[in-house]
Amino acid sequence: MAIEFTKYHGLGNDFILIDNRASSTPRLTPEQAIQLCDRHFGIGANGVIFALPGEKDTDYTMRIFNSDGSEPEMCGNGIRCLAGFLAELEGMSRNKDRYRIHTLAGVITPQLTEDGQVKVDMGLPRLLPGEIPTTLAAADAKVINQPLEVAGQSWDVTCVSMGNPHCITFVDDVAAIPLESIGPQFEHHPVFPQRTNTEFIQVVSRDYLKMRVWERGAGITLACGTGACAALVAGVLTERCDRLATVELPGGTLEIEWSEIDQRIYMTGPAERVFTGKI
Ligand code: ZDP
Repeated sequence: MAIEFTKYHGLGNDFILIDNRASSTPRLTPEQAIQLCDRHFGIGANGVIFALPGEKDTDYTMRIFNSDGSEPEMCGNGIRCLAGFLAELEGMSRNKDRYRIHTLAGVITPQLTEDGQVKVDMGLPRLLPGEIPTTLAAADAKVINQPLEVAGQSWDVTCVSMGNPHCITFVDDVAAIPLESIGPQFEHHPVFPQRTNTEFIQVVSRDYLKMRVWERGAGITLACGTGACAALVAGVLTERCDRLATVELPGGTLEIEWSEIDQRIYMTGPAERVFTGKI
């Protein structure tokens, strides 16, 4: 049976979107996702996203398979793409109301803005080691500027969960980081039982951060929405940046705010439709 798909990207973080509204079971297996994400033998993407029926009083459910077939709890760039895809499926204009999306990280609320961007209420950051999860600190101690030995070097890391795990290190020059070789060593470090996404951040000013990312299950990507949110939280916790900042990724920029009013994280950025096809 042919399955239609739509390719989207958010700042070059690219996804295959599947209309899965008719059933609560993903129409593709993780093995098929691995094959379709392959850039030479498949469509090419950082992950596959399924738009499923809503659960627990939400409009829709989002599930994602990374390009290695693993299933993350959340995906920041992906949920902006999902919002664009849903508006397209529903035939709505792009400034309609917000969607309540059920994810493994809780209810996330993207809203299509009038200028064609998507603003997402990403919920509360989680900081306790058990929530990340990491064994780098005792249960009630946050991991802020903690030394971690990777590749024969000590790195001061800060750990934040945006539903999925992130390990953030501030550096003087992100361009100088050998991501390809050290990324996997962070991802698979024994202190992260669910593995981790890894972000290197250069503080340009209190409201402008530069970031490079090694994603769990996907490797080097051009952008990571949850990672940009986690980076801003880490920057605020270590008193390096303001609560509202631009995060520059290789694929473009995101606006991230850690609201003083409700303590939630708001992420604003683009979602671009690329093409549709049939498998
Ligand atoms: O947590 C993970 O395993 C990530 N690879 C999921 C994808 C995160 C993403 N880059 C984002 O934008 O948040 C898509």
